[in-house]
Amino acid sequence: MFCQNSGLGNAVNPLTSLNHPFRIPSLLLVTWRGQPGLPDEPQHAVMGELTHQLLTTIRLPHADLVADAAGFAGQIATIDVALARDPLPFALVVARDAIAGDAQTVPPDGRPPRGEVVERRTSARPTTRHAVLRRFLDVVPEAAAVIATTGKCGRELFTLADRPQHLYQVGSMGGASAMALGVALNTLRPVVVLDGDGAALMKLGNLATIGRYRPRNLVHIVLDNGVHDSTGGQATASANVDFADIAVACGYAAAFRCNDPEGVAAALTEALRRPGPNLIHIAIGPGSLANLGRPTITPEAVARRFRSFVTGS
Ligand SMILES: Cc1ncc(C[n+]2csc(CCOP(=O)(O)OP(=O)(O)O)c2C)c(N)n1
Repeated sequence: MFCQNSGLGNAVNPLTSLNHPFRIPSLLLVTWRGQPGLPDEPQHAVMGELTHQLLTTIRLPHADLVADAAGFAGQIATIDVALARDPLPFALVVARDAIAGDAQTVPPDGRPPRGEVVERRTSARPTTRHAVLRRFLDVVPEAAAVIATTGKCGRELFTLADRPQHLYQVGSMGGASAMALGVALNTLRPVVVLDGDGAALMKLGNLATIGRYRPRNLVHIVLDNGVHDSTGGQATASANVDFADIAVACGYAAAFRCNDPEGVAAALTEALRRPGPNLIHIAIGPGSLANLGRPTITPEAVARRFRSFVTGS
């Protein structure tokens, strides 16, 4: 992960609620804007003073990047050993001019052709998340990796069936689709992410990033109940949002609109057959399973089991 220290501020939630409990190591290169004593813009002043302290507070090992090639190679080797022992993010703070040049990446070749929106809504009565998840579990291939968003979605999935192909995110709201993108770019397996409308809206930019990388094996399912069901049912802004239109406008190959479990089953089968990324939007009602459990397996164990599943080991 390469960012300014302002980006570190943005990442505090996933670093603390995803990387820590799941014990996911990452190397962070964090540029040090607002370094005390150097002239910089006012918006960097506070974070510039706090960068190391913030890393300590969120319990991430960190060091200043050693700015010569041999020293840097030694530093990376040391970090490699540390991460193997304790799989957590390690942050290197990069002072001004420590690295020459810039980190621009190559933009994609033009805008992809606009994807297709497939209408699969029927006159069915409003359905529920667990009815959709039940049907999903019937049709999802054994080979697919499945990532469920935080809150009751993952809890319901776990309660209905706990499989090694599942990863139940906790915390890191909005991060499920980003994790699914990362997994999809590193496996030939189909990857399915079960998202919530609140979570998808919280990190709507993920759709643009998915559209930019266009993994053919990714299916993004948005379970849209119009509320933050997991935290008491506060309304989201989903009523004025068309997720299918947004997805194809962001570069998804296709987007399906459904409102019943059969529609999702059919859309998933079709989405897995054609090149992705594909989005399936399903309108559901609020509410969840009675006597809803929580995963009894720890996030760390879920992550290790999921990694073995994805890598086929
Ligand atoms: C950054 C962040 N903010 C808030 C929360 C608390 N939280 C957990 S689940 C949730 C609601 C998620 O809503 P949605 O994605 O629509 O799914 P639903 O609960 O409706 O299934 C909230 C607000 C969190 N985990 N992370």
